[in-house]
Amino acid sequence: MVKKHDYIETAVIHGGYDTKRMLGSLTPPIFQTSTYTFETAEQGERRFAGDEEGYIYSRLGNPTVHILEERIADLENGEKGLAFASGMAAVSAVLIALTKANDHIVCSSGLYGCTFGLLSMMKEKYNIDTDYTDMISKDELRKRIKKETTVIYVETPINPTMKLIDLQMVAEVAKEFHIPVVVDNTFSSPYLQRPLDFGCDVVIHSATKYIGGHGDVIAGLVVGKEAFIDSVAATTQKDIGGVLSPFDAWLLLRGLKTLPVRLDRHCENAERIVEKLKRNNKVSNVYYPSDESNPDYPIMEKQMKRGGGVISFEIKGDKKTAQQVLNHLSFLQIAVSLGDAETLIEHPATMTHAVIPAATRQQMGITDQLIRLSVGLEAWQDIWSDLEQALDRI
Ligand code: LCS
Repeated sequence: MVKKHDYIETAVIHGGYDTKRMLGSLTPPIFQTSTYTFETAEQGERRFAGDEEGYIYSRLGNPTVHILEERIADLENGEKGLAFASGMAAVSAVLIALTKANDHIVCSSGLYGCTFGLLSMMKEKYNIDTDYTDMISKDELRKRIKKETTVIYVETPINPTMKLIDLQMVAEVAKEFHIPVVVDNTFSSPYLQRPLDFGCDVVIHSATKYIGGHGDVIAGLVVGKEAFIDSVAATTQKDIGGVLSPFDAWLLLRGLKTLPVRLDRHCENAERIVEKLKRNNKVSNVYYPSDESNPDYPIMEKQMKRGGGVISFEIKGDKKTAQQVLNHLSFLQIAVSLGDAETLIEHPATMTHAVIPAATRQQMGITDQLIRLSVGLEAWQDIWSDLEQALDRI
């Protein structure tokens, strides 16, 4: 383990990496190899038995990936990290590791569409039922927990509604029942929110988003207690095999260096756009964590540094009107994903959350008029002028 740093601005650059171990290379080398040689047959036997440290095969471990895993553990204040080929590979490895047939999951009422799809498949194939709840109070949450409950799964801010869940409250209830709390921290990144600091047990990222930050890599990360991470590494990661490639790990190490700088700008831009959207007469509701009129504002103050780069808003009209806003844009890009330098805009009901049945979508607050905006790093004035002219034309 290399030195830990007091400030996240330093840890994103130096965390998990010791240049001395890598011939002085300032930038971590890419170990583009699938396997590692043994000096003798007996050495191979010792490595497989776990009696000797060392690399075996890149699905089981790779030095470049390992630097990233140490860095994300450092950033999330966790014991150990693990890297995956996608956010969904991370989510599925964790959820499958924590459940068996007939178990029960309590989940935030609202989450990324493919995670909802995974939970639906687990119900169909293994009778693992999921209860979706707003987690508004300790008592409400306690009522959802059954003797079969083995995981509490939380997204906050929730994709795409931007509702917040009180992480400390959830962690306190979970401890009463000895159930682990898994938090998808994709929308905040460790720069804005660190769930383990509030007593949660496992953090997941779609590193495709703010951690990569440049729209050029699909990746997932998990951080938790050493024993848990080792068990995932030895089971659902090793045997399902959704591991990260060394080159993609290198892209994430590179992206991470500017995470605080990028996020400060994403937040500043988003705050400006929120003010403009709130005053626009084509817009009926704006959802953003650090907006003082947001009912979840006290939760934001408690657990987040700032509101982040994603805004959701509803326009007056219907699905067609929402689609027109997207179609009228000139340089802002219609695309799913988020956290990139480019501003990305999408329509959750027909895109990222289309797999959720319409009635459930409504209950979760994903209406046909809802638009999700991932505010990029461009000048906020340019972002707003494109958005404003698109809204003017509906
Ligand atoms: N968790 C959250 C909160 C996400 O938003 C996503 C992807 C994932 C997990 C899965 O990560 P992936 O496998 O894509 O790396 N969210 C997307 C979105 O909102 N638009 O496109 C992808």
